[in-house]
Amino acid sequence: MNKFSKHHNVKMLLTLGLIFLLNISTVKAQQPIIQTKYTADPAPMVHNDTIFLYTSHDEDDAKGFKMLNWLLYTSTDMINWTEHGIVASLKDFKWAKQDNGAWAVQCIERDGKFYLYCPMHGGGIGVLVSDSPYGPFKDPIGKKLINSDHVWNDIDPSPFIDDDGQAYLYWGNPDLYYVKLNADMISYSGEIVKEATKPKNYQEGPWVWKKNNHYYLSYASTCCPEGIGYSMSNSPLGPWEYKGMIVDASDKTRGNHPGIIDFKGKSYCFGHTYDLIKSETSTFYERRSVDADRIIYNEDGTIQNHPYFTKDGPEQIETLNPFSRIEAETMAWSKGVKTDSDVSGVYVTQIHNGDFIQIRGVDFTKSPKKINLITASLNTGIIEIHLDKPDGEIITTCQIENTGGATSWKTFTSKVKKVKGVHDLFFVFKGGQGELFNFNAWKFIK
Ligand code: FUB
Repeated sequence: MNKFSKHHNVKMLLTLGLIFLLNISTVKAQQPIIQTKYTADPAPMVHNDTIFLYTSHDEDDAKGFKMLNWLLYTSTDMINWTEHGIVASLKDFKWAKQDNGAWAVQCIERDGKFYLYCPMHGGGIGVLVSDSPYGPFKDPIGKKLINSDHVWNDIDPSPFIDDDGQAYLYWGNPDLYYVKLNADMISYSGEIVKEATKPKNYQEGPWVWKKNNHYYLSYASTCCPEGIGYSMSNSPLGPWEYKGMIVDASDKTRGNHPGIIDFKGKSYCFGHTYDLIKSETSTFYERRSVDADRIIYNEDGTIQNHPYFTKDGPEQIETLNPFSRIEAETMAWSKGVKTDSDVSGVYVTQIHNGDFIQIRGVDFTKSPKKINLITASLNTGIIEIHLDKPDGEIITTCQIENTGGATSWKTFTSKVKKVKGVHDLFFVFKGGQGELFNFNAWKFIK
């Protein structure tokens, strides 16, 4: 081999390597990040290597606000989200009279316990506690935690624990209130304070955090529409100085609610939009959906602005291992399907001919021999798995037989063609009329 062709080959290999790397690093989410339910008021919490995303829940038939419970989703890669269903509901508060009003919650961990602060609009703020971020959550005090004389304003609680161990609870619309929580996180000391330096544009939805010795207060700003603005301070008690908008207010949305985290070395802002419902109907309904984007801090601690949530969302942080059991309700995108739950947990339902689930950035470190698919049905159908697009190469076609019951789960096994590298998977459902089957989990076998 002469010197030129050797150099040429090295260059070719480097280019191919770069193309491969770019393919992985540009795998992005699609927005909104959840499509199987209407979700609002995102409250992400990082625990170990996972994001626990608590959301409020706009019912499928909501016209105005119809909100009965709170949902939980998790992700380790910012792209594929697993639904865990209803994590708490109005019914968890025996004293609450509300049959609506499960507005914006937030969860925080302290000494191995998880505290979920829950507003019942017009009914005060309660607190639930659990030994696990997945629940079950229980009411430890059997009464309102915040029981003020401005109960209509007592929404959107946001807990924060400072480095010295002092915990605070912030909340309120149209004013910002706070109180010092005791170390037990289920009681407080001192008076409820109405923040005197209510920052510019403050509407509701406070979210407090600390980074590099700066205290941040983000909130739904301007009305209406609401965007996401923020202020900074050198104390958790203010005074707060308005710094600008993280996400501008836009005609495309109405309300908003920030949720801001650092995760695996990057920072993210969550909010919500009406983009999903708008893609389905031109009638206005209070049915929102959670979006997320990466945010960048400047050297002075200020945050760079986004005009709106991006169409593609954040990049995937790490690939997904297809050789461990993956719940069917883990997905980056879906068309047509919904989720439900039974004793086995959450599963994908309302599957019709032509519907699909997309899982992004799946890493076949080794070519699998077969796949196990756990389904249940009173009908039959087919699951095709396509690579990289809904009509991409088919690596398996699995016939799903009638299992005798909508939750009579059975494992179906299907041979898989050779596949290596990182791919998006499209589980495309085929069959006759009506609902085909329910889908619980899958796992590739080496
Ligand atoms: O989702 C109900 C209410 O709308 C929330 O509590 C507010 O933050 C706004 O998003």
